[in-house]
Amino acid sequence: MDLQIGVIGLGAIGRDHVKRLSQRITGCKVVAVSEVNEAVGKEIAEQYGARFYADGEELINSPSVQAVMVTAWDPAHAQYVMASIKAGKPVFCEKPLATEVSECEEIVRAEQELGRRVVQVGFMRRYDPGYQELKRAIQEGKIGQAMVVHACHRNMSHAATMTSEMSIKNSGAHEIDVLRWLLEDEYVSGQVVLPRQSRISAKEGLQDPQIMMLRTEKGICIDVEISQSSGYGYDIQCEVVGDLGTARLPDPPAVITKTDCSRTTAISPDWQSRFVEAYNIELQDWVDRTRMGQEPGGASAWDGYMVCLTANVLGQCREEGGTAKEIKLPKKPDFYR
Ligand code: NAI
Ligand code: ISE
Repeated sequence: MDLQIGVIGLGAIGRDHVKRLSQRITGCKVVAVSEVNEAVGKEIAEQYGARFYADGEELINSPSVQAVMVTAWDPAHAQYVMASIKAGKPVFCEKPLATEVSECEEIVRAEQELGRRVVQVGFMRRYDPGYQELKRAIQEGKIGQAMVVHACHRNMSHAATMTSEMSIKNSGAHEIDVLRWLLEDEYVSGQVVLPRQSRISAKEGLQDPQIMMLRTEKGICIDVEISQSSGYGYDIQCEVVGDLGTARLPDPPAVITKTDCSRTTAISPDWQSRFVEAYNIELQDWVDRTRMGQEPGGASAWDGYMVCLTANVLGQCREEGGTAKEIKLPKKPDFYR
């Protein structure tokens, strides 16, 4: 039988995921949707033959919903993840797991009390074929011992709601997660360096770009440029420098055109196209495992908690003028091993 899914939040990624689950992913059906904008919610419900719920918690507790997907705004995540755990239902929550460390603590406590892992956080880069290949290259020892990582996360432009804090907690969260996963290492300290302000980041008060600097337990030094307004495309880069060589994340394949004495290659305009394969693989894996009664295979609630803790320290660091701060990550309980 198909997995009966309820989706909460029908903005950009919520709609993408509903479409993906309905047209691309096998073994599932979107049976329920919820959205604070009722007109949008009802329209999508009708389009996909799902039931509309004005209240997300009512959707979670509906007997017809077997698994929950949370794609609402960041501050609404924790409430719905907690309600799903209380209902004992598997929940796929888009990143970040929560905006506050205390909410993450409550979630990992509740999941352990439930006694089984039901939460997956939507850090889809772990499923991206390029990042997978990069991780294999590091693990095979091709570049020797990793020492330094240079990365950048450039968004083409930003929504009016973007803030300096979100730049780290919302965009930077992907980097914090994927680099910890890639290097199989934990952060011990971090800081944020603020370069000259971009004139294109029109919004008053948005510090852009920002450079996150992290040091890991093994002593690897990481720098990540986070930009909200590259103006030229959505560009994700990552280079790992080892003592025998370097390994670089590949760009997605794109045709090279040569005309009029120039050479051009398209750059993805947004995360939707850049990571389309990763989202597809991620959601199929979540559906397959959930149907088989297995634990989720992607980022866990614990990983979401580690990202939130790290982002929080980096945020404090930026507010306090940029001096490096210690990152004290708690010991991972056996439950999450
Ligand atoms: P968006 O602003 O386009 O959509 C959010 C939607 O959630 C809006 O339609 C809003 O009305 C709705 N909403 C807010 N509170 C709600 C509630 N309590 N109940 C029901 N609906 C509610 O934002 P977008 O870009 O779709 O992002 C949504 C979430 O997905 C964010 O948490 C974001 O961090 C994450 N995301 C993850 C991506 C990834 O690469 N994994 C990419 C884009 C977003
Ligand atoms: C957005 O919420 C995402 O998760 C995208 O993957 C990221 O690149 C973007 O910066 C975020 O705002």
